[in-house]
Amino acid sequence: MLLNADDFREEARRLLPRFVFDYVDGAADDGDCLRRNRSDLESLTLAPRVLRDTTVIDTSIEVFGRQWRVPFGIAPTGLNGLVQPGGDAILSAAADRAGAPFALSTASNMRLEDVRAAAPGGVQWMQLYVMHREMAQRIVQRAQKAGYQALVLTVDVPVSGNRELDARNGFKMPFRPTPKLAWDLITHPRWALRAARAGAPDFANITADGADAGSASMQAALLARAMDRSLVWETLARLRDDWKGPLLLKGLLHPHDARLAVEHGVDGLIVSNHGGRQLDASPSAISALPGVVAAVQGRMPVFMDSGIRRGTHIAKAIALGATGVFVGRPVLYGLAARGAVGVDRVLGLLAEELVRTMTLLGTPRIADLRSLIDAPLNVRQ
Ligand code: FMN
Repeated sequence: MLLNADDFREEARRLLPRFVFDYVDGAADDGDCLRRNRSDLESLTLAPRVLRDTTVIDTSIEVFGRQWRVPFGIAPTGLNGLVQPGGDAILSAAADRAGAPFALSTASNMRLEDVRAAAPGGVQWMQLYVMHREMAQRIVQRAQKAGYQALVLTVDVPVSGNRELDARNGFKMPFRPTPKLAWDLITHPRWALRAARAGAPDFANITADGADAGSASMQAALLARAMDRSLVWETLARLRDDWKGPLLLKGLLHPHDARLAVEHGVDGLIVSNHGGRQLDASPSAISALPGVVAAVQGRMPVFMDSGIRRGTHIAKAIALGATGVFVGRPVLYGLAARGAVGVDRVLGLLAEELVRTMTLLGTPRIADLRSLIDAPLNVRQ
């Protein structure tokens, strides 16, 4: 029975080729950070308030002038087309049905315009990796034109994390079905057939669009598939000018960086360690959250991701000051297990769990959750 996000994970493990499951599920180095994300969330407790009217539970929040029906959204994840062709269109439409935001990765296999068209009424944010300034500028312009409402600059990937599972499986981009992967494909014929029909996934937004018209240095950067590591706070100003809507930074954990973000005119933060896929020594996102919230002092919304698997986890993050949270892997497990229906179910389960949690806590509105904790917490700071 698929009763929770972990059940969907096991179903995804069964249905996906090993190299795809490991790519989605895996983390950096020894997986310490991945485990910490979960165990720190689990070790937190919330003391319920009793004898309060919980007849009507309202999970909605307002972010940058838009109403979200639930205080969580879909985090940007690259290569979703590996899980299922057209994955990003499916995910963005599912987010829209759930009244949740969807963030599209720069490393999507679909053109950002096509994903936007899959849920034209939905809240859609564009995630940006800066591999080359000129290329980043093009993505920003295209995202603006297509109607993405916010830009999320990911700042925790100056270099890709050490993912040993991918190396062991012989998986790398550009994707090629090597002999090493052959058995994996033969034993997952449904996936392999679908993938063969769709063609090998590639990065639709950072190769196709105008790469030929770009400068020689841009083409070199695209070929190297490496990040621009000279990007610093001072150069953020340019991006700030180019992008007319809200600009968020994702992948920040240090309170000092949160203060710098305020000083540099950023509009929102996503406290995240990339789901444990980057620096394995990172603190869990939930333990870093209170410090960042304190540094920001309510001057902008602070979101959190990394490790959220349950409605109780969402409640805990909000109780610690998060405006809302994002989920990465859970919806990919849903996509792998049952396609659009699976994504709907995973989002629905999180919403149902949150409603039950809020009822049990005696906190009928999200704002009540925020005032739930007034005692010191048993979370490592
Ligand atoms: N974050 C980005 O900012 N850009 C990406 O392209 C990106 N790709 C990802 C691909 C996969 C398969 C996964 C699992 C995560 C990726 N992330 C990326 C990180 C997610 O946005 C998010 O921070 C993380 O998944 C949250 O942790 P969770 O999976 O425990 O919910």
